Parts: sequence; C-alpha cells; structure tokens
Amino acid sequence: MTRKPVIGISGSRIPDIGVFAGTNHDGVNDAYVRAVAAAGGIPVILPVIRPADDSALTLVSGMIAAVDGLILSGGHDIAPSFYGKAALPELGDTWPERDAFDKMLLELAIEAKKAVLGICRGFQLINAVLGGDLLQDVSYSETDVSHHVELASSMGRHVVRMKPGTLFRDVLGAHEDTNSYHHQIVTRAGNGLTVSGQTEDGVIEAVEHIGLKLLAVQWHPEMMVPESPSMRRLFAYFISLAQSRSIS
Ligand SMILES: [Mn+2]
Repeated sequence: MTRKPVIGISGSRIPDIGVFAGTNHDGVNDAYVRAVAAAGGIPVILPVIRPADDSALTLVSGMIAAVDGLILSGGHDIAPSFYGKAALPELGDTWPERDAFDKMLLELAIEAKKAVLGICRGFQLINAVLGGDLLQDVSYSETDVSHHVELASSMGRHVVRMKPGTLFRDVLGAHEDTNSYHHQIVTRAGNGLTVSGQTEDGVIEAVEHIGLKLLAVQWHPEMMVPESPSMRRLFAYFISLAQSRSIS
C-alpha cells in the first residue's frame, strides 16, 4: 500500500503578542501548508531545535527519518559568519540557531537521499551550506537590483528565464513571471548546483542538483499556487520526487 509523501517544512518562531505574551509560537506561513496539501503531500511543521541541546542530533535525525521530503522555508537573514563574512550595516535580523538547525536538516536530508525544496531563505541557506556566496543587501550590488525587494505578493514581479536542459525548464517552460521578496542576492551558486533560472539583470533565482533531488528558488512559489498553474506544477514535481523516495 502506498501513502501520500510526508513533507517536513522547516519552522520559524514568532513571539506571542496576545494572552500568552512572553511565549513563542513555532510555525510556518500557512501558504506552505496549503501548497503541499494541494499538491498531494502531507505537510508537517518541523520546529527549530536548538543545535546545542544534547538531544538535537537525535531529534533532527528523527525528523528527517519521518519525512519523505524537506522544504526549507523563508525567514531571517542568514548570519554572515555562516558563509565566512563580516556583517554589513544593511544586514537584516539573523537567528544563528535557526541557521544551524536548517543546516542539520539539509545535511541529514541529503545523506538520506530525501527530496529537498529550498524557498527564499531556504534557497540562500542551501547555497551557503554548499559553498556559495550571498550579497547582504541589494544596496551593495554594483547594478540596480532594488526592484527585487517588493512586498510579498502572489503577483508576478519579474521574469525568470529558465536555462535549457534544466529541470526548471522542463517544469516551468522557458520563462515565468514570479514574485520577488528578497533584499539579499545569491552571487555565486553552491558547489554542484546548476543555475537553472535568472532574471534579466542576472540575479540567480533558481538552482538545482538532480543527483541530490534538490531544487531551490529565490521567489515564493507557495504564495502563487492559488493563481499559478506553473507553481502548482513545481510543487507537484517536488511531491513526485519525494514520492519516488518513499516507494523505492
Ligand atoms: Mn527576485
């Protein structure tokens, strides 16, 4: 008997501003949950485990063992020390514990040959872990890429062109309008990653590593799923990658 693939979504933590002020909520934007469910996966949220805790490796290994696929979700800027840089003034809020947790998730998922989809921060994290580089803010770019910073939206904000021969080209076609909600830019893809999609100004927006069943995008496809058949295809493809692991 086959079952739907279980997709773990890396969580963030949000302070309570109501009755339980002083406590925190572990969670994700519900668009991730709905996108996974709509594509035929079973969404589960993976709460941040403090890597320094004695039980961290056991807990995070158990999370990866329990899922068929991993989505590394959006959130805080990655601490520059994580990719060997000093912090610059325009860096946003960071959360080094989550960086370390997400790195554990990614490395364990790769080791276990589980499908991985990185989104926004997850895209940047994958590139950083694999040795890529990140610009800490669009203002540090030599060219004007400021239009990549927009309010989160399901609307298309820029055109991403997909490189021939890539998986993204197969799934999304030659080009696709996507939203854009990032103030940092991957300037060098990580080791082993193919740059699959770029905007006309040269910003890297999609990478893939088929050997690792790893896909990552700088935009937020989960927010576009209700209106975009293309983004529904992207999630469906990711679910099929996860499924191929779970039934093999
Ligand atoms: Mn963009």
